[in-house]
Amino acid sequence: MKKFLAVVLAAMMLLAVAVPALADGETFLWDNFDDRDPNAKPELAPNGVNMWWDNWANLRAKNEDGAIKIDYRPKAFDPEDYDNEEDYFAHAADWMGNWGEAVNMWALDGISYCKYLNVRIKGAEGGEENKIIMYWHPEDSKFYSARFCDLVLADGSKATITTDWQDLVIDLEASGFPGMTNAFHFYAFAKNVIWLDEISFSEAVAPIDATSGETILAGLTAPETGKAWELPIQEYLAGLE
Ligand SMILES: [Ca+2]
Repeated sequence: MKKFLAVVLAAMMLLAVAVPALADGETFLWDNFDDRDPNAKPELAPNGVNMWWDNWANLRAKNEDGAIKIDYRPKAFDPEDYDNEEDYFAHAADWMGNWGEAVNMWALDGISYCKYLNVRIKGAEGGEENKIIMYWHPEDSKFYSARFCDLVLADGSKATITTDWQDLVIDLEASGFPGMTNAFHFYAFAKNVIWLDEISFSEAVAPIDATSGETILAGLTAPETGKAWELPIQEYLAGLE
């Protein structure tokens, strides 16, 4: 009888390991920028896991009341720097404003793909969604990008940035992104100023097998949408005028 019980207990434990329960309403924090000096990368992100790198290019940034103010200064076309306009747009990766961070999200307990990305954001003028690109490259192997104004919110509407703080709830699948990443950027191809506060993932939909880079990549089944600088940036800029 004792032995039978031990076998049953062992089987139950195996089952518990094999099928991790997804806690209802679970949220995975990416960053909250509390006490953050944009010019000094912390070793750990506020969620307690390693922050590998941060990118601050073609912008000025400062911390304001626990949020970051990002003043994007993409470089205008200068014939001294580029052969022609075509060459300029081919090198958009170099001249766009780029805020980005790599956070080891795979190390978080119970890490899961999520339905939503929550972004607390406001802009200096409103309309900044037309000038910014969200770009992810999980494991530096798969590439996803979309203009911010093309991101789809939980209610089916498109993302807009206003001069008021908003908590945007972005539907990741509907927006063409996988449910988790370890590398995250907001690029800007036109001058603008935004404030960024808490970024988190919510509504776990499936666990992530983070035992290796291979198992993580195997789970990233969303069709790739490409790199930020491969989007039709010249068209986007023409549309702003
Ligand atoms: Ca904050």
